[in-house]
Amino acid sequence: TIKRPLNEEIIATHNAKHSAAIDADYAALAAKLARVGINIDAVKAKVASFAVAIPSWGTATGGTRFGRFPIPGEPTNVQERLTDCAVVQQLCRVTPGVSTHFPWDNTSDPAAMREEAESLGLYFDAVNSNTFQDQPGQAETYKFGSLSAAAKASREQAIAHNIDCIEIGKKLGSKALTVWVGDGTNFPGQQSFRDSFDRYLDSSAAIYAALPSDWLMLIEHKFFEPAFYSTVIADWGVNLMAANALGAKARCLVDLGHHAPNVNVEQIVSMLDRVGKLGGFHFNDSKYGDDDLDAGAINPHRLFLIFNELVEAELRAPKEFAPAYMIDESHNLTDPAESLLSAAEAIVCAYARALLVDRVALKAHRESNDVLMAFKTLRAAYNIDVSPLVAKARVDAGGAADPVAALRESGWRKAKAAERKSEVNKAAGII
Ligand code: LRH
Ligand code: MN
Ligand code: MN
Repeated sequence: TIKRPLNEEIIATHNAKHSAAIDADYAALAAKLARVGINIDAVKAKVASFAVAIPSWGTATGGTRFGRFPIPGEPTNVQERLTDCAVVQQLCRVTPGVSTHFPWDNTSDPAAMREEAESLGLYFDAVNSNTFQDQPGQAETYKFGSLSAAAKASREQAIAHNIDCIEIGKKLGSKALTVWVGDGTNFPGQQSFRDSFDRYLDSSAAIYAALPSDWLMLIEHKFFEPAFYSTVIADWGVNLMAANALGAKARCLVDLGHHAPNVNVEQIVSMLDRVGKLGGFHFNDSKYGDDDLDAGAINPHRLFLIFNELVEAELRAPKEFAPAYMIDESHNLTDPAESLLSAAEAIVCAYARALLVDRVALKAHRESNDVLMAFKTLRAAYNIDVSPLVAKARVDAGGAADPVAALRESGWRKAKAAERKSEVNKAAGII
């Protein structure tokens, strides 16, 4: 049996309070959808099979380059991070995967970590490497780059770290390595764009060669930060060049915050899928850049349009379609578990809405160039409040009717505040 961190009775009591309302709202939505020929139970079954991974590091407060505001009771080590992932999953039931990051999740015993995760009903998703920070005691610096650095020794160290990540990931049961590098320049003339990219490719080929046959290498592009003049893997074009050069197991990963403002990300999704290179997503939202705000918080419509492309892609090739989904946010102001729950809800709701698009009608409107009706077909799905459907799927799977409310009712964070060696407790001299 799975160890669930929260008392199941608290969730049952919570659900009992909400069940009549959920059933009534679900029945009303079922009737509304039936009028346009949609079987709500079929949509619910799709929603029930949806999963988006939690980044282990996203369970603790994030921060900006200006500061961090830790909260009492936040996780302080990998075991506590896994426990919080299990709390989120217990409540929302769409986040069974955990994406790790090394060395942040450092462990001397990955096999035990895997057992621990499995006992909590979790599995390990993509492993993330880190060559954008220097670690204490490391021989070479990444100050001037990692996989693309002019210094061979820095490149070799970065390659070795990625291969270590693959080795740990094998023991965790992961099937993908996500590589994001901070490599780039701050000054015109600092480096040759072309030579930097060539060095990146050479280094990445060495990592690629160490990938097990059933693994993928997910390459994450980002147009700025920490480098502000140029980055080596700046956008999806360069990303695709790299993925093509490396081989079939290399795919492009789209982080929603890693594009210039107003870029049409849903079109990028469609194009990458077109060439079989859509590897995965990091979900978050942004207003200005890589803001790492909660998914759907700023522009839920864009999230819907992205899922619209994803649903279309899946319908086209259901067997091959398996992008890795992860939440990648920085929780500066909120309790991370609450933000993860609210983001997971926004993501699964965007997916559910995209499932409701009348694709036969859309195709016909496209063929007859009925612009307004094509638009209205999409908008009709976006306008449907799918929350009763998503809530019903969640409760049927054992989750909570209102995950954030149930978490608060459980008193989880307060209880952990007394136990965990958080920075806040340390600063207050409690621990
Ligand atoms: C930096 C970043 C990136 C990675 C993560 C580890 O932009 O947020 O998106 O996925 O750090
Ligand atoms: Mn990311
Ligand atoms: Mn980012």
